[in-house]
Amino acid sequence: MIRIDAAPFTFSLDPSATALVVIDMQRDFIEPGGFGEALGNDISHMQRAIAPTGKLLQLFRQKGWPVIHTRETHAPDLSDCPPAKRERGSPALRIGDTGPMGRILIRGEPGAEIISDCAPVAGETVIDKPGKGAFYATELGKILEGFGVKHLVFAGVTTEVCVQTTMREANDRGYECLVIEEATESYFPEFKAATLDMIRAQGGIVGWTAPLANFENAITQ
Ligand code: TIU
Repeated sequence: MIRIDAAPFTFSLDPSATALVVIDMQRDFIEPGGFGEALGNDISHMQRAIAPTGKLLQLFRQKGWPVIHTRETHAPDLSDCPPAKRERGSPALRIGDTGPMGRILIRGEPGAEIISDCAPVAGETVIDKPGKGAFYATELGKILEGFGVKHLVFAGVTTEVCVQTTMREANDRGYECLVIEEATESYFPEFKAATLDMIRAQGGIVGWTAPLANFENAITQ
């Protein structure tokens, strides 16, 4: 087992049973004209997560450990987008509307693609998910069972929405979950801080958090 200096206490992972899950590093959340900006958010916060997520990808690729990317997307006919989701809030552009990167959060459109700095490489799994959590209405559970993994390392955006929801789903399914602190971001810095706090409160009620350097040092020793 590899021991990582994490909070609220040491995170132990089995190098033969650990996968990286990179949540929704899509143009629609990170670049101008996408869903994140249409919701009224300051997308500049997302920039901070890009290099650390790229570094994590590099570390997992060097190790040959499984990498899974998720994308929040919907079918072109919106058959997998509940009206309650499409109508929520008062976005300038709703899911399915046409913006500068094509139709918002629609599979196959430029905005739905993963940003080039974090793009999947051959052999990596890409999961399209209609919800905030990556287990809902996807094959993720079966894919993880196929890999035989028990420990999941998380990166991606946004911390309190899709990352936290997926971590909680994974925790309920018995996975040991670690989020890398610099490799996730929120449009609201205070929400990121609160989310990391609540993950590791109560003895790691839904997981652990660790700085990237602690993870890198532990796995490259
Ligand atoms: N709005 C927001 O913070 N997030 C999302 O809608 N999706 C993800 O977190 N991926």
